[in-house]
Amino acid sequence: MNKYVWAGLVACLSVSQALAGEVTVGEAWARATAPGQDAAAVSMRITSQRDASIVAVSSPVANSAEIHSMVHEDGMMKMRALDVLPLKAGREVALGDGGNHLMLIGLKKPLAAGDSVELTVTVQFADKRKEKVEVKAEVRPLTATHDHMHMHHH
Ligand SMILES: [Cu+2]
Repeated sequence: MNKYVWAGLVACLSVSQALAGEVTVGEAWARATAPGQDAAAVSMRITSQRDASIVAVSSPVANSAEIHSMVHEDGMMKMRALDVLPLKAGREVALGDGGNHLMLIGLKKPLAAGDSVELTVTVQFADKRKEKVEVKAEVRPLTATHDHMHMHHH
């Protein structure tokens, strides 16, 4: 089978699984970007009903999306990309509240207030089953408070 057809089938299947509500995402938003800015942080809250991990994030508006964690190293705050982000059953994980955050890297166009950013969050459960969760993040004006003002060096 052509792999693109296969990918389409997986996507359809995954949407129905997402509706089953094992993984829920709320309060997804991003701040509008300044001219020349090619990376943006997205905040969201994710809860999985079972132990799982976020194994991938993608968005059509960016070349890549990474989950970063802030780490203290040699007295400096640095960001480290995480391969997986664990989700404990029933416990909400907040991305964007200072510690872990989601970064869109290589924005294809600026994010403007009022737009929405589509994201696909891929979650894998302990039994290796995967669920793709479609998320729409609202873009808020630049002046919206956001605790993500550190420098990015990608
Ligand atoms: Cu970052």
